[in-house]
Amino acid sequence: MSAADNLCKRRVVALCGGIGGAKLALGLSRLLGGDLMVVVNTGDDFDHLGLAISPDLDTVMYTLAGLDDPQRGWGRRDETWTFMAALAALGGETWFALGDGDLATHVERTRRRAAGETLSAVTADFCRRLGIAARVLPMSDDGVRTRLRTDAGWLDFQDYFVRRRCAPRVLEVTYDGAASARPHADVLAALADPRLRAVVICPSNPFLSIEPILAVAGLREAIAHAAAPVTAVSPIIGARAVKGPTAKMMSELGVEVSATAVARRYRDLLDGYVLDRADAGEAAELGIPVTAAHTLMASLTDREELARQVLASADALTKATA
Ligand code: FO1
Repeated sequence: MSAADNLCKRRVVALCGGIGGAKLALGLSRLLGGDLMVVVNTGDDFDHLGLAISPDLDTVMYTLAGLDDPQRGWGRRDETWTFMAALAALGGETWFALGDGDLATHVERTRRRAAGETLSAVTADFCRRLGIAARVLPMSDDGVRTRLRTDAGWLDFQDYFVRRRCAPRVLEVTYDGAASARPHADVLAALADPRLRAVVICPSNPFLSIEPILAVAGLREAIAHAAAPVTAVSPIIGARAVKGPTAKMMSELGVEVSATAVARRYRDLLDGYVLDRADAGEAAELGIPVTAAHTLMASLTDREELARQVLASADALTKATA
């Protein structure tokens, strides 16, 4: 492929969920700016206190805008909690913490959705106002809800994840509404665009963040036919999840807790896989090109460096098949 051709192949579509995925999305956004489209999981969305809440969209938006809270990974930094204290005094539900700044996001999104705006239109305007160059889109404007069958019965996502702190034993995960949800037209267009350079599956929980996106009608097929290599980054390092319930869920669902076990879940889509150096020994099993990298993203430099390596591995795949 000539340099000129390579120049025109410059757009990247990244699939991501919450905290881990958002870190790589930030690294990619610093390299790509407006050439990046981030497709975000909305299976965690729910109505709470009368508010339409989209946690993963907010985590990605705050992270790309540099407003995220580095300790929690969700919500805004330098947050105040006057609303929550007043709510507690009134006997309101306080198990899902809403900071005062974060509350504005939920209140304004709820108002605009009630006025008929789509989730993607509201998200685009919020991102514009926050100075975010990348395109951030929900996986669909139609409702999809992740629900979990557990030893405590069927649970909505946030009930499992926050209220019960991922304690129940997970027996099954479903994505209600996904089969009839439509991918956003701009996502399908980006995947079919000949200028597409890569599709990146970010290091998010496969069951809670990536598979809800792949379950949206037509999206898995559109990715399979994308005009560019598909690369995933492992969310597991040394048989342990970096954060959250991924490892616990994998063992409860009878899936081996390893980087390659995650890759096997999307193996039909993958042209390449990036795993941590700690798991480099597993590389041969997959039968696709594997890049060993430093995947623990503690600093901004780590995020950018991993993004650079992911793009370099995708470009190498493009050259190899040119
Ligand atoms: N996670 C928690 O563990 N406790 C919370 O109180 C909490 C509140 C919260 C508020 C807004 C928001 O966007 C996210 C929030 N999260 C909270 C995280 C959220 O449950 C997860 O980020 C995603 O749903 C999974 O990635």
